[in-house]
Amino acid sequence: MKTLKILALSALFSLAQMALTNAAAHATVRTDAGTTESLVGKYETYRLQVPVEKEMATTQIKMIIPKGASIGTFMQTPGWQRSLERDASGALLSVTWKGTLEPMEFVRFLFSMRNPAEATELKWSVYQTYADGTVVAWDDSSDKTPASKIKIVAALTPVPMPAPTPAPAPK
Ligand SMILES: [Cu+2]
Repeated sequence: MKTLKILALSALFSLAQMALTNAAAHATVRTDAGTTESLVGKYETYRLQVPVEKEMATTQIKMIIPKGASIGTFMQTPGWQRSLERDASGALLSVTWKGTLEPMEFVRFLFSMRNPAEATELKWSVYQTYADGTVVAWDDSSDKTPASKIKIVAALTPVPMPAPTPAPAPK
């Protein structure tokens, strides 16, 4: 009886953990194909995805551009105003989007860029401002607010092939 109770409790606990994992959506940068690695020197399209995780709207999203990343173009995102910050040499330092993202919504910003010429890891820090002025810093400043990483590699990690399906027995 006691064992059953413990089993039931641990099952409940796993379910609660799964729910938590799903809720932890975070602001993420991925390739347009949804992966976290891309090839050295390649022209790649990336997407920044930002969810609203509070009961109030997000009003501004700022993304710091990692060194070695050179963004060429942005996909149009209706409803959002984009502004760019550059250094003295004209290189992009950050992108800021202003708009309104309501609770239970997420937005994706796509951009195309050339990857660095050497293997490295790009860290994408994102600062998400809510309507009350609070900012969630997705920049590794806490365990709960990781910055997205993209690995720039000389060769992609092979995806394991699925086991072959046995042919149906002849009738
Ligand atoms: Cu999250």
